[in-house]
Amino acid sequence: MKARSGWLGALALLMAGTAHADDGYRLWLRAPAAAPAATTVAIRGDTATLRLAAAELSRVLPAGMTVMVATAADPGVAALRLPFAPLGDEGYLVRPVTLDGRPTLLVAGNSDRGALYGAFALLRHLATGGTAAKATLTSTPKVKLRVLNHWDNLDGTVERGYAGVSLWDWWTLPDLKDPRYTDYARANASIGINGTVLNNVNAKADSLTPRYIAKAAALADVFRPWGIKVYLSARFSAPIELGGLKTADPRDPQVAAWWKAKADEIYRAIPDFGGFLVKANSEGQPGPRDYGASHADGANMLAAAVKPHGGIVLWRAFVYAETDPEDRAKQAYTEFKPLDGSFADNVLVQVKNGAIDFQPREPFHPLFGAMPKTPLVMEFQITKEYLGFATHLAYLGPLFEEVLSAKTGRGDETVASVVDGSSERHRLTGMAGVANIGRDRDWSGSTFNQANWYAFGRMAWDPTLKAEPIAREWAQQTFGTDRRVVDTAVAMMMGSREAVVDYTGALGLAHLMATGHHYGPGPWVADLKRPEWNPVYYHKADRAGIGFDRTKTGSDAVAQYAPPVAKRFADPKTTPERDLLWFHHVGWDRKMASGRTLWEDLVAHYDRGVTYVGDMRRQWDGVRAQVDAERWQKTATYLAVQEREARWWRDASLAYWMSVNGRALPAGVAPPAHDLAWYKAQSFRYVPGHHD
Ligand code: BDP
Repeated sequence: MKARSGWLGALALLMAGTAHADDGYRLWLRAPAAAPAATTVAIRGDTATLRLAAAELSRVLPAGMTVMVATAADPGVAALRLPFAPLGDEGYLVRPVTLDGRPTLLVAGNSDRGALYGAFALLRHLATGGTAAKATLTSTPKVKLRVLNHWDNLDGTVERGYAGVSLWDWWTLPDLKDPRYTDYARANASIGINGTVLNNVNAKADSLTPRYIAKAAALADVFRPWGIKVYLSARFSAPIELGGLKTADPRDPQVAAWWKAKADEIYRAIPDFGGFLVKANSEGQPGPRDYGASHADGANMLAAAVKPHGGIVLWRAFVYAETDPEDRAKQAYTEFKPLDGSFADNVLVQVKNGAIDFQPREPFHPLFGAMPKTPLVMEFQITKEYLGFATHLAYLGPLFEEVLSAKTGRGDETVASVVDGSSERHRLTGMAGVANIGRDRDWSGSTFNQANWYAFGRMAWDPTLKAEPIAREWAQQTFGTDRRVVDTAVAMMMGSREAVVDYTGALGLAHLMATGHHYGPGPWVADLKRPEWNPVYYHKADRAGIGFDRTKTGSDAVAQYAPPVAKRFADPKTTPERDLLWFHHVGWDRKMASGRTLWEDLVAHYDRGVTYVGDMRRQWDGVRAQVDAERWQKTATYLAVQEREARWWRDASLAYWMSVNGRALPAGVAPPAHDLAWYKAQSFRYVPGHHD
């Protein structure tokens, strides 16, 4: 057939292009912008939040339906005697009812926020193939504080951010309320996120000055109708830096008075301010230990300042001290476990998912289950600092699920039941995710990274949800319901995190990345000032074997787990192979479940990881015609980058391990492309997310 030419052809091409163009801005919320005229979405009780809920629904519901958005307080709704009690503050129900004699789809909660969540649940139901007419949905969040942590700096950079500069334009705030702030809040509300910490945990005191409080207040005003509260990271030494005091000792009455006045000032500007997040005595941050006071002293002093206003303190357990020779994996537990029971009732201790630092795989943190008197917040890293930055496709749902479903060894308790408070009946519960959001047009640096934001929100709402169905509902909302595309996306996603584990260091290895910027491999690094900054500290490879002995003969970190778990991890035979080298130093010839030696198995993992990425590329090629060109192409390009970098990780790591163990590669295995010296010589500057 003759190719179309002339202006008609060009127009047709242009129109086809526009029809399919998609830059990812709409995330998983892809409802058409125009309202079908004949849908009636009524509201009972007039609040900004209910109006937003109604607007969401009017854009998507089929014509001819009668829909009512309301709260349980409305007398007409109350008369229906629906089961509102179990919904708590934020739960919702959606169901067909008869109101004023008319068949009506009711979307309601005890609060207007509940109704808003109900509206988004209905949207999700429709976008995943459900129909509106008889929709019957209900859910109550299991976790109270579902909070993003932005590691955003006041100069617009984002620590470990790979999606462009900070979403917050601090310079033009509070005057300019960029419409993106609304879109951000809407996206969060759609997955149930109800809080956001605006600034980096490595905090500047400036965030607490009147100028910046006004800026945070402007954001809080935008977020409020979407049910989202604003929090700030607080620099512990602010009373010295801003208040001119000689000390920040939490036991000093002047210090406590300074924080109280500061909290009062913040609450005057932001009446529903959530509270403070604090990184203290960790990686150079100031804290109560500088004065011989405990973390509880510090947290409780701040908690007293926000308490009259209903605020809370999120106090991080991510501590390790440069003077402490103890195994880094043990230090948080050693420091915090004895403090159980001494925190004020509006303090939550925020614990990373594993005991070291957001590695591609870590066993669950031993603090979960070990501090029954203290609400523990789960902290996940959504931004992929250690999983290939924005360019690698790594769906984190399986990582979240693996940690949350882990059994702590205390009866039936799981990490999820600690986090959602069901174990100890805590009033306050929380889950925090280090955001992967920036000013990139697609928010998260790639389409598939959006799934990690999405999965975090869904699992924060209900930590017992599973990664696979979440991937599926995300893919349906993001790409449409074409079965082939959805199946392909889900298949790619589900093994993608394991592939990163495989090509960066499987079998329990961790912390093998290059220094500072953390881009690429650096298992050979041994010359950094502090021992626990060096990868060699973590893998302890030598001619005979590899791995960190965390049993009795080593650091005895296993003893921090409850007895049944400790017992399992204490013996290499009962330790899951995926965690083997985390807990044990074993010989290269150790026989593995596969029948191969450890060395052969490790090599096989590297190859499996690289192969998986190649497979993802082929799978993605297969849906080229079904996905809009822009998102398809960017994903395809990044998969090519990922394959190149996966190979780099594999080759560099194998070259290094061979230099240590003096072994050859098993027969048929491809040798590294370069010698070890070449890999060691690679150096990078201006890497995103890090400042030299
Ligand atoms: C590490 C990051 C560092 C953060 C730190 C933290 O490399 O940038 O400041 O976590 O969580 O993984 O405080």
